[in-house]
Amino acid sequence: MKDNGNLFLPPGHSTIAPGTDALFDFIYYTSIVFFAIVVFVIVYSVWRFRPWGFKGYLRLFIIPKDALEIKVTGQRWFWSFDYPDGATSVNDLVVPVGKPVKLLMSSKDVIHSFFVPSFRIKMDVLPNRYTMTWFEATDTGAYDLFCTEYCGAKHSSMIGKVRVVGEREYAQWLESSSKAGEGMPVEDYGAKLYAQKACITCHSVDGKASTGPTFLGLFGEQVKLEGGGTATVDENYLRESILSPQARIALGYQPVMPTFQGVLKDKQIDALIAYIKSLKESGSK
Ligand code: HEC
Ligand SMILES: [Cu+2]
Repeated sequence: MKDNGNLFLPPGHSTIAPGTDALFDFIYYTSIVFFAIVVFVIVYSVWRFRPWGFKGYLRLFIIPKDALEIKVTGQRWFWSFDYPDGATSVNDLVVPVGKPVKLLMSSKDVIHSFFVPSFRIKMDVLPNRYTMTWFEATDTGAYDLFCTEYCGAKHSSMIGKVRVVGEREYAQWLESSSKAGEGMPVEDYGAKLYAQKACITCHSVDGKASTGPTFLGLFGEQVKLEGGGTATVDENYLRESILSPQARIALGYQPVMPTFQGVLKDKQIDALIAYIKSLKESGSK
């Protein structure tokens, strides 16, 4: 039986060998034919459509000079936005329609990923580095915003809306946002911030523990601390808990609260403290 073997096998010396080699050769040469077709189509497409891909890339990465710049910060587990004239918002990005908007993004902790499906933009948000993207919304409305980094417990809860509004409405929003809290009882402003600034995702106000302790009846309590000892919850303890959450950890909880240093203004911290103070358990002191 004449069988000289091939690149992959030594010469065959059994009755089974020729059949196996024939099947092998068939699969091998068929693969080569399809490989060649696929590579040809790839190389041809790269060459033939190069103006498109390149232009698309430039459109994504060259940000118009007159773009409105908004700072985006990702942190566990929410987004915050800083607008040019001092206004801020959490999880809701407000932008004017028909105007290019540049997002200058960074993270306070781990990698996040900023994704607005309706605008077809997605960009990683990294610690210690700025990344950028931009868009110009064509229609007013509210569009979903996601974090698409799923290597961590709660990126999937970093959801919000991009609210695209008219030019005038945007100016009004900016003004009311930087004046927020004026002419409103301070506890009410605190209650608003509790929802707006994402405290609500980890702290209840009805006595139920969630990721963090409930705010109900918190003020004036003696809280047990991780590592022993207790602390009396007064204004300073509350302030410290908001600005340096890792300084003293409440017993039985994970140290997962993000710092709100730089996110909340003094006025806002005062309002949150006033709100927490107002949450007394009925019947208690
Ligand atoms: C990602 C979840 C998370 C978010 C968001 C969050 N916290 Fe916390 N917070 C915690 C956890 C967990 C603790 C308990 C561990 C600790 O003491 O750091 C805590 C503790 C606290 C404490 C101390 C409570 C005690 O019993 O000692 C205060 C006060 C507090 N948070 C206020 C806030 C405020 C105000 C906000 C919003 C501006 C907020 N937190 C947002 C998770 C969160
Ligand atoms: Cu995230």
